[in-house]
Amino acid sequence: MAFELPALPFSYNALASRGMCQETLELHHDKHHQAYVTALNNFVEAKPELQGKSLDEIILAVKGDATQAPVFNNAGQHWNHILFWENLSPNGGAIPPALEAKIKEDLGSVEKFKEEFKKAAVSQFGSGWAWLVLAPNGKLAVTKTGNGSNPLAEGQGKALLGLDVWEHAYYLDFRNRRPDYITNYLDKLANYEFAEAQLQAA
Ligand code: MN3
Repeated sequence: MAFELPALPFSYNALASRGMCQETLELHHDKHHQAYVTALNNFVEAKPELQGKSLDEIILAVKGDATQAPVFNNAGQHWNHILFWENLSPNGGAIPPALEAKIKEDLGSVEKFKEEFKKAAVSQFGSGWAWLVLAPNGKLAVTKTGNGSNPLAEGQGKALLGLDVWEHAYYLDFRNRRPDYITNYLDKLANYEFAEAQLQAA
């Protein structure tokens, strides 16, 4: 069973008034994400040892193996973008009460959470991702990963939110202003309802 590009959970112009234009979503979803899926399927087709494995199983099977880096990168990016589309919303930015309480308990305050997330996302040198995770110790934590890696591969816990900080994610909307893209995401695009549902399911 080949891996498939999931449909966006909103229309291509649904985020245009909130800082992510239709062209960004068309290129990012239809071209970039599709390219990761296509490459991953080609690798799986050529490697019998990967066949029949879930996406999580493939990531965990090839991580840390330099000879399998292209498989890891494309599998990781497929995993990351599946979460990324789910964690954007035309009604984003509002933090539901249970998640807000957990943020205050574990990270001090909503302001401190946003500050820490911005710091992680700005300081990810080159391409990568910033994350809000439920760490293995049961507390929320902010992390970052390079290129196609993610919290699953690095044992950081369950991902609740993930922000793509590859230039293809923000260059049309924010040019080189990555900090503005991050602030806009946290205040207007982040689907905290999704994050809370992930938390409840953990
Ligand atoms: Mn991307």
